[in-house]
Amino acid sequence: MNSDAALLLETVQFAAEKHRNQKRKDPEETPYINHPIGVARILSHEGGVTDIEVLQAALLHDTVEDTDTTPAELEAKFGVTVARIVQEVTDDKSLPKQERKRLQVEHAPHCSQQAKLVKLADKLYNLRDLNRCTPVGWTAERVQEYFLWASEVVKGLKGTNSALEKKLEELFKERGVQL
Ligand SMILES: [Mn+2]
Repeated sequence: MNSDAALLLETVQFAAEKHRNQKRKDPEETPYINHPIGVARILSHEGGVTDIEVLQAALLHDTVEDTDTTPAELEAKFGVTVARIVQEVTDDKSLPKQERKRLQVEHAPHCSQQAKLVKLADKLYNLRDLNRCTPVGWTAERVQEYFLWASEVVKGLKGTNSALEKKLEELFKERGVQL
C-alpha cells in the first residue's frame, strides 16, 4: 500500500488539513492549498521531476513556516529526507521580514538539489500569480520589487532544472529584469 500514488495522497491530505483555514493574498481569496499543489504540479508537469520526496516536500513546503506543523512531526510522518527539504525552504519567522528575504538570497546556492527544485517551482508559481493579479494592498512598485528580489534568489539556483529556469527567465525578461 506504499505506492507513490498513495504516498502523495497521504501528503496532500496532511497539507490540506494543515492549511485548511488559510487563503492566498489574491482578491478572490483562493484557498491556500492551491499553492502547494500547484508547486508540486509545476515540478512534475513542467520540470519533469519524478523524485517522490521532492514532490512531497513541495506539497508540504509551507506547513512549518505558516502552520503549527513541526519538523519533528514531518519527520515522523514522512521521513527524514522530506522533513529536511521542507526545513531548507522554511524561513526563520523570528527574524524581521527584510532579513528573511536577504537570507533567502544568501542561502539559495548552498541548498540541496532537492530544495533548490522546490524553491524554483515556488518562485515560478508566485511570479505567475503576481502576473495574474495583484495581492490585496500591494502597489505596482511592490510587485516589481518582488520580481527583483526573486531574481536574486533564482540566480543562486542556476543549473538545477533548465525547463523551470527558462520559464523563470522569460517572466523576469517581461519585467525588464536580467537573470
Ligand atoms: Mn510557497
